[in-house]
Amino acid sequence: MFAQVKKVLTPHRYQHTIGVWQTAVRLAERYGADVEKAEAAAIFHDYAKYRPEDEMRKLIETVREIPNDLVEYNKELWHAFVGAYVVKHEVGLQDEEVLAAIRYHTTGRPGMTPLEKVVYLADYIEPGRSFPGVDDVRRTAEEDLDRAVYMALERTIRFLEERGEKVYPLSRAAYEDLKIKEE
Ligand code: DGI
Ligand code: FE
Ligand code: FE
Ligand code: FE
Repeated sequence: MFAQVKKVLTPHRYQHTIGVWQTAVRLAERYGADVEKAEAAAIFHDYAKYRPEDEMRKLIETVREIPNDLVEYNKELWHAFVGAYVVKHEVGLQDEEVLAAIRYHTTGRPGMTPLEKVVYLADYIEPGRSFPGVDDVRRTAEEDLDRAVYMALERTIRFLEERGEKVYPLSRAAYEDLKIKEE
């Protein structure tokens, strides 16, 4: 599995993937998600990160299971949805729970499973991440999975809004979903 992802990633992105893998195992153990599924999703989560833009656009426009409206949003979102598709069809990983964890690792979604939360959060807090506030989320991740995911979504949305970026509706819906549970 590792050799296969290493081939399609930069050295830096591969190191990030190792960090996400280690963090996802730890979180899965702590919160009772399936450890093997968390490992598979973590290892392949950024598999499509460096696909050429025109190739990703074409898949978004033609593949029914990838939402078409993604073309109107930041390209940074594309690799998650395209990733779930190519991991299924090129790598041959068929587990729908694992594929969903890859698909929603960037935006989240309402009603995330524990596995999806683990992978989303591991991507945000792995040891190589150094943005402001990440240590707060790391500490919270030790004790409350939902609260930590909520914090990560909140910070991501705030960061995008400060930069004048469009927030994908699914990201906002994921945030609102956990907000209700936090109140
Ligand atoms: O692939 P990674 O760099 O490891 O991390 P990622 O897949 O979580 O996020 C990639 C980028 O996507 C990150 O810079 C934040 C951005 N992003 C996340 N949610 C949204 C978003 N960008 C837009 N425009 N809208 C979103 O809802
Ligand atoms: Fe990613
Ligand atoms: Fe992320
Ligand atoms: Fe990542």
